Amino acid sequence: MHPRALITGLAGQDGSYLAELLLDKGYEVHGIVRRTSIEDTEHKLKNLHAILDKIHMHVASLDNVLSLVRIIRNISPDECYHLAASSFVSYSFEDEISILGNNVNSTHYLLAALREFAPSCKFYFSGSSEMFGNAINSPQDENTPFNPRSIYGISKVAGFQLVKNYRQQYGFFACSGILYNHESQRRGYEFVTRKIVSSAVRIKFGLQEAVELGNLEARRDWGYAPDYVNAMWLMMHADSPDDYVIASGETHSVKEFAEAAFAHLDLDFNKYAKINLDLFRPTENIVLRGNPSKAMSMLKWKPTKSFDDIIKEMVEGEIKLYEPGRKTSDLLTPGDSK
Ligand code: G4F
Repeated sequence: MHPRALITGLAGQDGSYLAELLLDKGYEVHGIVRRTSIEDTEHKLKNLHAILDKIHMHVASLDNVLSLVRIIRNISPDECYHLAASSFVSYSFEDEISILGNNVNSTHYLLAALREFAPSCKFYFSGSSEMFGNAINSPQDENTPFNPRSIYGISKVAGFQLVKNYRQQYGFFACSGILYNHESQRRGYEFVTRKIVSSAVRIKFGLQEAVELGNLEARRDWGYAPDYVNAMWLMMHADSPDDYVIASGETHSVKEFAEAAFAHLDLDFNKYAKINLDLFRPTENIVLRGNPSKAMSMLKWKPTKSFDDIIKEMVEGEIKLYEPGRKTSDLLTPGDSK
């Protein structure tokens, strides 16, 4: 019997890498996707094109508890990976009601449905370094108090507490990863790394003249997305359920990332950079840097790619999108999100 996994957020960066990892391990992979994705598979499911015939997709909205119950009853999963969330960090709080509601309710609905209809299913929840927000110390680990500063961070703390509660109250095998920024060629264009890489390649090909960015001195702890997905699986196969910080343990500035990306294309970033104050976010007093020691010792997890290797892979992947014969759906131009 193949183990059966259910993934929410299947079509995203992490969901697609996780589906590939689980298929390689012999799983029967099921995932929840939105109706709009099925209607526009070329764009919305582009991360899944290589494995579309190997996975089982279920159309549902995570804010509809009945559809989740139906899926869980039908497939009776052994493992559930809850990755879906409104994940762009907004500090404007303009979408606060829907972000908080969707992120918290979906986690609660899944846990409640599993408790009722698949109580032996293991559960993984993707938390975020945004839970530490205005962190009180650096580096942060599993004992650092949460101090979220965005609605997204608040929603992740609430989800984390629900998972912990189900573990403690009901004996669920439920664990959370507190994931720091993790990047790849599948990262969305609204995030700064993909915005930089795609702009650099477009500038190289004469399709764009400059790149507008916010705070170049902002620092992030950046890792490689497939490594973080591997950590999720390792958590689900530990002897007992627990929560883990997954991070590289080092930080770099946006400027360092951009200089390295442009240098891979023999370009000088400083010649093309434009600062847009509208893209600045509130500054952090203490940098978000994770201490992944617990995952390294308990799960034997370790990152496989350095900061430079990640940038190189992203730049090379972006160049490939411009090869003759590639679908134009792969090429979306970066927006000016902050
Ligand atoms: O790439 P970002 O938008 O990622 P951010 O906000 O750190 O969030 C990501 O990582 C979190 C931690 O894992 C996740 F919880 C979250 O879901 C998401 O995956 O911004 C990175 C940094 C920020 O300091 C931002 O101020 O880049 C700075 N930045 C500078 N100029 C910019 C820009 N960010 C964006 N998106 N666009 C800019 O032009």
